[in-house]
Amino acid sequence: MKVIYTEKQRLHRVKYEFLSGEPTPCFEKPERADMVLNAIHQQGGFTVCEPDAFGTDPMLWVHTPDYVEFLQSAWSEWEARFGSEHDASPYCFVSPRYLRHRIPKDIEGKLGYYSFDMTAAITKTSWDAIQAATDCALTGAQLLINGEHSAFALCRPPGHHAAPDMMGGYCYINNAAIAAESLRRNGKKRVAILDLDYHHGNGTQSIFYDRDDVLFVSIHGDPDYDYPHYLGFADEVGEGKGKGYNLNLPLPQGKTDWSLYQPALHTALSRIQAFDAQALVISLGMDTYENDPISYFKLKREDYRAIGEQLGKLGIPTLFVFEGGYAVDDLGYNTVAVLDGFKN
Ligand code: OKP
Ligand code: ZN
Repeated sequence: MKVIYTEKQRLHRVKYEFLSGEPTPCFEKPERADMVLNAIHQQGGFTVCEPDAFGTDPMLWVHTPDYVEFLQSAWSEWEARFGSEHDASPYCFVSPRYLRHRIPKDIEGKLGYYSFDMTAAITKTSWDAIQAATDCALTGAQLLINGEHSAFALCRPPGHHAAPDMMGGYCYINNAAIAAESLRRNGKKRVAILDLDYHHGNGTQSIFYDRDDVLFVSIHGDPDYDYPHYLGFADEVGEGKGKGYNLNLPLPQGKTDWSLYQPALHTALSRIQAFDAQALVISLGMDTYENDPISYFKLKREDYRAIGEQLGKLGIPTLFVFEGGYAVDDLGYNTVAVLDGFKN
């Protein structure tokens, strides 16, 4: 299997996030990808390659032009006002109630306008890494278009929380959504996205909510108790033409082990088969692991191999796009377990 990765992704390193009120070193860090690459090299049977450069046009398939421009200019606007000591981060937000949805002229106003939380800060070189991550996903999609049965885009920063004009949850540009759209534009009539990250892929859901050509299915921690809190419930089924093409399978925090996870996975895969997907994009979040520091499922190493095997049995061309996963010591081996299970 080909793995698409570039060192440029190291250029995004945010210092802090707030964890229960405490400034904490950011969980989403370059070392995550290093651990996956290590495990991939140890395992063997993978070919690591560099992405091609696609520029910003494909981002506009799923994001608004003003948002993409904001991401590109945010750091220089921030630096002009506050200098380069601290990462650019929002502190106030546009509530959907009471406040006006006008794009502010001031950088602090813009950061809040385009964010839904405080976990997506921007550094001097973030944009280069964000673009590199999207290039990896697009290169992976191109491999499938050229006839490969599978590929793994080792993207960071991740993307599934990024909506058309909103960042958050360590995500800026929605890599998986752009890959899915690339597959659609290159002849795959029906594309399914299966989001296996512990956190609901609110951004991906929002992007495809009114469409019937891209099916979105997500298994995640019940948003009544977990991030992203305001989307990801079972009654969100899609709208307009997209009605019936959005499937959320929330599972309980704390007690979801394989015995609870496996039936949800079965439901997800049955829906994807009934849809007759011509290509499958997996938002591969590995934070469902029992030792993940910010998530609350109880999956084990061997469960990841089983997930890979069941995905492989579908026989659909599959692009894996890396999302979350923060138990760095085991992250690489767990990820390789999915990919290796898929192959065998
Ligand atoms: C990004 B991805 C829990 C804090 C959660 C934000 C998590 C972002 C997850 N107390 N903070 O989906 O892995
Ligand atoms: Zn996650």
